[in-house]
Amino acid sequence: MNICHTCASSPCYSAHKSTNEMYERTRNLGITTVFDRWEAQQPQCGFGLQGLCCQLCSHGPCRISPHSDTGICGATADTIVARNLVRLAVHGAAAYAHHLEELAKTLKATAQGQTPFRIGDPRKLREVASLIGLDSSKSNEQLAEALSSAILSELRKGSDERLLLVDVFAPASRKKAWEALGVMPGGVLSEIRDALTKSMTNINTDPTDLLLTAIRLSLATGYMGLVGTITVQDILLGSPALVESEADLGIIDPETVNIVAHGHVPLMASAVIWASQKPELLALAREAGASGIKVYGSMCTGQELMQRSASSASGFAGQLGNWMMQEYYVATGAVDLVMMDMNCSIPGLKLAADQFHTRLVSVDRIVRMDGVKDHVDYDPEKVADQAVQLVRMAIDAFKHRVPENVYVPSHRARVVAGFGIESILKALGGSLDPLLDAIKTGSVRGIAAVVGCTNNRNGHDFKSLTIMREFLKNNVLVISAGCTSSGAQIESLMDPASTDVCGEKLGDVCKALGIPPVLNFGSCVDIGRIGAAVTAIADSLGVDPSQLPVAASAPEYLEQKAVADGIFAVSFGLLTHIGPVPPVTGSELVTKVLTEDIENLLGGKVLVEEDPVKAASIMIAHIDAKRSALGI
Ligand code: XCC
Repeated sequence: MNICHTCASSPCYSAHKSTNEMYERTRNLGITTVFDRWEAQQPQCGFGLQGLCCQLCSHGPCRISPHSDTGICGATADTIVARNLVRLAVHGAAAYAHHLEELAKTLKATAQGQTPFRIGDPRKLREVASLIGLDSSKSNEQLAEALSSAILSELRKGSDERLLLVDVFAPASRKKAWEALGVMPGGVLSEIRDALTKSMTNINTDPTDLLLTAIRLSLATGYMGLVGTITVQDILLGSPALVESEADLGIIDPETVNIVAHGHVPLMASAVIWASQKPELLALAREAGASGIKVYGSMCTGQELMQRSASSASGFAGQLGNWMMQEYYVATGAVDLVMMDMNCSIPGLKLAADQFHTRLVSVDRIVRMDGVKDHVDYDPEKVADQAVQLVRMAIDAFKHRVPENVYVPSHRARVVAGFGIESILKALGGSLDPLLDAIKTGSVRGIAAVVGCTNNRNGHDFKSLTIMREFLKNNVLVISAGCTSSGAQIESLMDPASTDVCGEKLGDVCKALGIPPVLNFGSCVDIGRIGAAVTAIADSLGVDPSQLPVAASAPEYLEQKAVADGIFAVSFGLLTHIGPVPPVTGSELVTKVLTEDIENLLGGKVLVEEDPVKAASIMIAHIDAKRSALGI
């Protein structure tokens, strides 16, 4: 395992002092956590790592090895690997579709006055409504209802019906490339059905067609699950605005009732923030002996709240960290309730919570965890009452907190967040020109999106932070979204005072604009926001995204949504570094298509390089080559 050995004490599993400190605490308390379970799983199955295991039918599991070059049915390594890849992407697509559907339903109920939400960004609502051809003479509420219906019907379109959102939001040059390859997607749910059907036992065994299926699915996911989701989320909760916040476990206040919003869908969490400020609930908290009520963020829901903490999430108490820190914040003994709204709530969270008074509650009808009995399933029309119920549950849990069991590490970091195309435009005085000029003159050598999850395989956050620092040192501006954002926040890379990590030119740009070296775009869903920003830059320069001095890296990808995201980024025309090595290396064909051939078809390709310094240098060389080709 790639872990840090720089200090004299034991090797560190995490790049963050707070997490290492809490890991020591869990060990001393005899609590097993993710780092211990990782060790217990070593060595891991080499067939699985290469994608060479097929478990689809009861003849299996079949494994491709030097002794048998096909499964019992005759499926080759290429078929098995490609089929497994489609199955990973389809899971990601489905989870994103669920997120978007919850939002669309909430938008509709809000337009009908049935929820505590308001139209948070009416300007965006009108802009999008006019782009998709809705009647702009209508009121905001009528438009919101019509937009919600349009999104729901887009989700359900047939696979042969073109997606409006692709037509409206994708650059013309991209659409041409996708049409040429025959991968223009239809409705997400139909694409999911087709991909699942094709990847059943012996329905589609053509690895090339399976790869094209994964691309179609990922494009549908990109424009619905990513772009569609962030668009509706902005309309409902407001677009991000620049804001100051804090991150790391040291922000936990031992004096207050503490609620953690954990997941990806910030709807219940926003309502809980509002409820936590109600005088009657604050009085209840004080009666229980607390000085107040605080709502903290964890992983992607936290990033969504932070991004909007200047407006709809004001009262947000800061970001604790990314998914790998969930057991460690519970182990502070000072967390009273965790709301789990979507993916990345690990069963280990329950094992940790059982050692303390912490109450776990699933707040989405999809989410359930073995042993967790409390469910408050999000309902847009009941959410105001549900939020009050959750705050009351937290206050009750607080009464069972054992003060002697509380230990909060001291580390905390200042963060400036809230970036997105609108807030960047605002900061630049209404035009992208200052940024484009900085790119043209080379003050900003290029832009790198370092996004996605964190993964124990690489050691918690080491690789993403190394890659970010390499980019910054070489004057490449970094944008982050997902669990990588939490890592950057904790290590102060989102503090404008940290420009010393930048090369001189980039440092000067950051100082002049008052921005941090790494710009927070939000959660992994906000990769759609990065796509929109890249589209805006490409449009301003009159080029295709694949021609820009831009690269993407998901250096510690974890799960299936990230697989769909990665294929989307490549299809969008970007060189996309993916770590750890995805489970495709068992197939020469799939590996070659993704890392080489696809570039001629779509402009982007996958870069596989486990050494983060080398990976960054390859991406910087790519950025330089794109600059030369553009003559800048
Ligand atoms: Fe999960 Fe979003 Fe990945 Fe983090 S980035 S490990 S999905 S929490 Ni989304």
